[in-house]
Amino acid sequence: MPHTAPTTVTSFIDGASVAPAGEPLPVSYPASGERISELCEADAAEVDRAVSAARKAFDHGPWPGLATDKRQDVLLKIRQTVLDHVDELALLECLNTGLVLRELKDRHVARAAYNFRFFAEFIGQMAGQVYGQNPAYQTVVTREPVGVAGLIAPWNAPLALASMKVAAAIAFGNTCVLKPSEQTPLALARFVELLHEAGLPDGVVNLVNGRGAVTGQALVDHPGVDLVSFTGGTETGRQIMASAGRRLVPTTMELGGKSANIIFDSADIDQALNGALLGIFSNNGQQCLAGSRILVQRSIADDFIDRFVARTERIRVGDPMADDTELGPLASEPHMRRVLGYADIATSEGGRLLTGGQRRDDLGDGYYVKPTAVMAPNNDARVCQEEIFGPFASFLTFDTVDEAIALANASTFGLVSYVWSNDLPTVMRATSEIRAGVVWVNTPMMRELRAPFGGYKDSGVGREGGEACRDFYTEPKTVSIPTAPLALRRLGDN
Ligand code: TXE
Repeated sequence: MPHTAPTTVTSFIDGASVAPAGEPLPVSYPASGERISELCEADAAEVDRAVSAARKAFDHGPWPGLATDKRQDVLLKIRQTVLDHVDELALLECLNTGLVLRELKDRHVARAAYNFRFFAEFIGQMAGQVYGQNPAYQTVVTREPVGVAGLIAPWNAPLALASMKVAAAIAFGNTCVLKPSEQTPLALARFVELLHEAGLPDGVVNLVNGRGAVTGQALVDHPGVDLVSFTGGTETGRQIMASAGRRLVPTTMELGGKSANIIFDSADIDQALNGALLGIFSNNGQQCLAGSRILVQRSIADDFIDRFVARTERIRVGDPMADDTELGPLASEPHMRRVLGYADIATSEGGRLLTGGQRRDDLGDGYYVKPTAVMAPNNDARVCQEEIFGPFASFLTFDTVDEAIALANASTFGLVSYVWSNDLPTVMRATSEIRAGVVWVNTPMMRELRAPFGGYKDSGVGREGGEACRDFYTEPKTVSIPTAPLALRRLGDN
């Protein structure tokens, strides 16, 4: 394995790396289990220094008040700098996550760069509002940056997800403190250095590393933080939102899912099969928007599921750095054990293991598993209700459109949903009646950054995307000005 990881990862505050100190935590390569680096955990005092740096950069500028075209210049330079370092960033991300290197280069790093271009362009077209219906006044609404954002990122797609939060926060003139997952600090540490190499002023983006309960909680509780954006598990989201709520700090919560992937008999079955496999097995199965509950119309179910299982068994599992690998290792040993545990849960609940459910011991000490599919006994089964967050598909069958929609909605989650059908009335009913933040029709995942992304129910609160981010990262300010001197009542002058 090429060893390019830094020996130690520390915080990055006010434009400079912090000297190593604090609790050392191991950073491992999921493909071998080998310890490849060490993270120095930021305690509350270090978080305080990071927030103070962000506060200073916000309160004293120049970033929030910079002319938009100047801010755009920096964002576009960041985009180019990220693209210039695609190999380095992808390798660091691969070492840390076990995601397939090729996909990291083609999708994740490319997306990270695009996020900066997108928000650079977005702010170039922003405008306020003017209300002139009352001729005595002109009322103008402008938008101002909110302040210091606390950005908390997960481990499943660190660069792609965190870069979106950073790009959105700073494009609208905020400053921020980013806290990556303690499992995956490597690529984001380099990314934050690159932001500065691209010309971002000191203090605009600060980085703290460490565990959620220590570093993350200190960030959320810090009185200098004005808003919190979180992507991660639902239980953690509840806790963070409660903490932020006590301080009346706005939050966005992008949480888990158990998304229905509905295959109607009116679908193009080959397309649906390709889409279903991508929906559950891409990103090593570790994605909030996975189509993890596959609902198949009974008339086509046997054939569809047989073909799905046959293809699943041919998926190339292995070295995430190899060009032909399709599924790498899971992110950590405890996570692998948790995912595999669901195979036993499925059978103990009366489900049937169709394929997988075991570790790939033949691939060494890495956290490799066989991609897995189970036939669930019913939608109440834990494998249909709980987010497994791995390459683990749960199948159910249905007879009618009504039944499919009812099954899709019988979940505490409501992040996304996939619908495969070439019958327009079926598509129209499904898209209007499914209770999820996003419905994809005849396509696997499609993140349109211009449109809102986020979930109903336990899948989240708030949205991310162009206008949704503008609304979150700016405060509207209403200014009313008389169009001519007013004849004011003269209290006390009679
Ligand atoms: O995530 P956590 P975990 C789901 C998935 C997974 C489960 C648990 O089902 O199995 O969540 O994963 C930080 N204050 N998703 O436990 O804890 C933490 O350090 C502030 C869905 O690994 O949610 C990390 O940076 N921060 C998902 C981030 O929160 C805290 C992506 C996410 O970690 C904190 C990941 C606290 N009190 C997991 N506690 C998605 N929506 O894509 C933790 N953190």
